[in-house]
Amino acid sequence: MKTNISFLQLAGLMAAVILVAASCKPTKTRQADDGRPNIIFIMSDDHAYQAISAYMDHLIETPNIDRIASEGMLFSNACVSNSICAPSRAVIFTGKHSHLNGKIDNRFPFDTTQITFPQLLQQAGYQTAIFGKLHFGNNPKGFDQFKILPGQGTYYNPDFITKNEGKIQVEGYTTDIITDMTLDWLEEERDPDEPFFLAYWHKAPHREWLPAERHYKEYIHKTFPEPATLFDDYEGRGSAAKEAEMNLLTHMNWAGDSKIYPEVMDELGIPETVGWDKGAFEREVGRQTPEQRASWDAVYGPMNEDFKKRYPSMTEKEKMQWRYQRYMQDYLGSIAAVDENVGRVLDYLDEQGLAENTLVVYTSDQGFYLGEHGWFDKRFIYEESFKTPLLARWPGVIEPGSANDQMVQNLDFAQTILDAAGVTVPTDMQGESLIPLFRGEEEDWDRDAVYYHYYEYPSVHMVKRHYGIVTREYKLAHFYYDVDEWELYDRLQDPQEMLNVYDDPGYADIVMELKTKLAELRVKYKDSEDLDQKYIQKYLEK
Ligand code: SGN
Ligand code: CA
Repeated sequence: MKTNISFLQLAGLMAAVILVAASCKPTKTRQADDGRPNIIFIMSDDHAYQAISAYMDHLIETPNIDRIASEGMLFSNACVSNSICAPSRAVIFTGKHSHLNGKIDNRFPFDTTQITFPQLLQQAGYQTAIFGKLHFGNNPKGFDQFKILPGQGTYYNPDFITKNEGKIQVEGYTTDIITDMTLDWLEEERDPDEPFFLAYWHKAPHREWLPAERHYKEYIHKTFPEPATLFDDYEGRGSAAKEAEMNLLTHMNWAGDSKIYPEVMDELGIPETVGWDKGAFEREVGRQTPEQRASWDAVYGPMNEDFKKRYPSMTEKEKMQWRYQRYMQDYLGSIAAVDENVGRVLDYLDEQGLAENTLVVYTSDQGFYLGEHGWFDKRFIYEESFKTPLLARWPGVIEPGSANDQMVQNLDFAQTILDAAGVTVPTDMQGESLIPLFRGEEEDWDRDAVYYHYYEYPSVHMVKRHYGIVTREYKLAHFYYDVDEWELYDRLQDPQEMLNVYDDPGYADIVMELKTKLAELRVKYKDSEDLDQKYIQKYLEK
């Protein structure tokens, strides 16, 4: 039993009183009778920890997300095992690394014959629902209710694939709509007598970063501090960093990302960054209703006019700086709505007396570059994309305002949630339950290294295939397929990871030790050269 008994008893008594008072009409204020906790798993898409003020507040204040940490626990060393959307979600659902669950990249659909933790929760009597972005290429099993965005989804007037109504389109802003659906389900569909598992999974702040009107109006006028490595020239690293196509100046779309109107690009003679630069703009901004578009133009129109005046005399450095600011205005503006809406859900839990018996987890499917190394996007084992935010609140179990710096991974979420629900964990899951860490029992935690493996190459952003091991002190990565390069970073001496010390004789012993450990981890997690080759073949055959 993991909950506060005296509270449960009290809640049960209150529920009984309310029931009598309401002439036996069930009300939503009742707790599940058996004391099993409710679980709300909040995930946003591409939300960098650098953009959560519980971690650092130089970019944005996120008071609602921060509440989860101030009333719960902030994990400062949480990471993913494969820094890309659908693969990360597949790791989360199955509790298995990508090479075993088979969802190595965004291209092939998820294999739904596998056992996922929501299915196990459902079998154990949990009510289950998911709203928002899943990105599996098929519908999820194990959910009583789902309303998911097709593929990446859109910011304005999004389509949803729903369990009961087929495909629907809803007018409005996606972050608000996903929250409305979540609150509707809690209020109208949920059976108050049974515990629930709810996946509340935002599309924001994924590219193309379109904020809601109430936020773009404000954020377009903001200026943000530049990261120290914005003008990184990738010296001191291998070919992977040099060849990646994630640079703000050279790889970001002018229309799709920076919101320069296609006709303004033509007027200024700016070519498309990629073939779908203008198409991405049309796909997103083109979905707006005439009213939404008029509001958009009232704010982005003057920005375009201003850009037209500046552009002809801008240096390359100034262009980079301009693009960084534009990027941050829209990326952070999109997060402002996520934070507000997380506040709506937390308030609902408070108002309904549900907060006490609900585990709330906030995370992202991976981290993201906010101009560090001159980049946007993710994929790399390097710090900003490898790390992911993780905040958890569970009254009576997690000490409010606590912090944890153990190396935990998205691989651990399935087992953690099953453990919280008192459901037996399948023996082939590969993570660890975080519940001992929630309880502050760090002595039971003996992981000192995590394993990482990224596959999607050659593909958008051109980040080479690599696998590696990360300890608190070091990061060793092997880039393969069209190269055979090793990189070692001293995380304590060089937190920005600017210098590959793999060939430095001073680190020769560390390299040997880490290579041995990495080989052990590959065996432990059942990854191998054969599997690397198998996935390369599969990729080439498609
Ligand atoms: C799209 C994006 C990429 C992004 C991938 C994967 N381009 O292709 O920038 O890396 O999704 O993102 S876009 O302009 O078409 O949006 S993920 O979150 O699904 O992994
Ligand atoms: Ca993502």
